[in-house]
Amino acid sequence: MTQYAAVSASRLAPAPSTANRWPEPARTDDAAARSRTTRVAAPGLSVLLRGLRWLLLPWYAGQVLTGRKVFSGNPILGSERLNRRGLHLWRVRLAGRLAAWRRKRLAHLVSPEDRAAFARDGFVEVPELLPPAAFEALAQHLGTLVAEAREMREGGAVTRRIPVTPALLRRVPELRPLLDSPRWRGLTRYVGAFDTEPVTYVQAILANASGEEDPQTQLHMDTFHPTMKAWFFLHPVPDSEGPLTYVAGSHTLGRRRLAWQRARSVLACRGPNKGGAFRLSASALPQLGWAPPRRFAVAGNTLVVADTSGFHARAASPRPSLRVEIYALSRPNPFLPVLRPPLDWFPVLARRQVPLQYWLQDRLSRLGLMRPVWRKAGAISPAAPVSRAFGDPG
Ligand SMILES: O=C(O)CCC(=O)C(=O)O
Repeated sequence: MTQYAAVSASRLAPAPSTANRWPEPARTDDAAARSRTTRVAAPGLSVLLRGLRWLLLPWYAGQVLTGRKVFSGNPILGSERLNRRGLHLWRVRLAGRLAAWRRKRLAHLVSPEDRAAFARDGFVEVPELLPPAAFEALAQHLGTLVAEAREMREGGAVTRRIPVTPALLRRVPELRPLLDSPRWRGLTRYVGAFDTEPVTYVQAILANASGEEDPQTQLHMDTFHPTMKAWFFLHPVPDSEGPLTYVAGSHTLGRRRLAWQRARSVLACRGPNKGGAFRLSASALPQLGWAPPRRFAVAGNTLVVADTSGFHARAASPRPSLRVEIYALSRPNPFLPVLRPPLDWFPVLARRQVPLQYWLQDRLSRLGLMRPVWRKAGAISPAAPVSRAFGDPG
């Protein structure tokens, strides 16, 4: 989500005459590129590193059939030559076919209307999801909730999350009507293409907290395979306060998108930024056959469930703003040919996966093996202002 291929759109802009093809990026010599990266190491060390890479080859090859999206740290996934020959596109197509196969088996969970909307747009919008009394009770309780939260800063935006754990559900039973509602359950599973409970948070987006650019405001795909995010808005979202946006139809793997993605996968093997959440310039939308993004300036009590392999972004918020929502995501290994991912075989762990992830992240970052991304914000209300300790300049 946070790593993007840093390649300017102009390097990929097609000539007007090649409507259905994307230009092949100019070739570089793989061997020359490899020697550039190893030249810095002492000769003995470089032999050792090469040997290690061979030993790790089965591990690297195994990662081809996982959700790993970055092009760095794996000489197979990050090989310009293999991606030119279609490795990345092969993963895209296979993951897409498997998701379609799983969705067919989950089709009974959603109405024909929702299925048609999703097939057309890549998202489903449900206004007035909850009965008014249930919605009011939920919004009211979350307005007074104080719970352990984590925060992450991206440019000027702060994302605050309180995981919905069994303990939080006991404290906020008003979440139940939402999480148990057939529309929430069905759409999160169908769009996510897995029969699994999504990871769910009470989330606040504090946009434009410092005026720096928020990387989420650039159109991007989250990853190379179908994947689900859901937003249930607890307040009205004004158009001027950074609403979610989504390019309708951009979840489909048409010829133009595939050609564009192939070119991006080749370019992602070069340069310093090897992320797999490719960015797209808004000016390239017509060339890919898409209209400007839909902006979800919506009333509270609206649910949006989207396949975020389609292009989406958070619109820029010209002034500091706050959005509070119930947010969910589902991203098991896209190559699994089963409806229920293996973590679901251990429900006790599945329900506690976020606290377990935090626990692991804290240990690894204490050992210096990982950069801490989600920082403890203490017991806090979802809508509290950004703390100075977190670097708020104001
Ligand atoms: O918060 C939003 O409106 C969109 C965030 C986003 O782009 C993402 O989660 O990938």
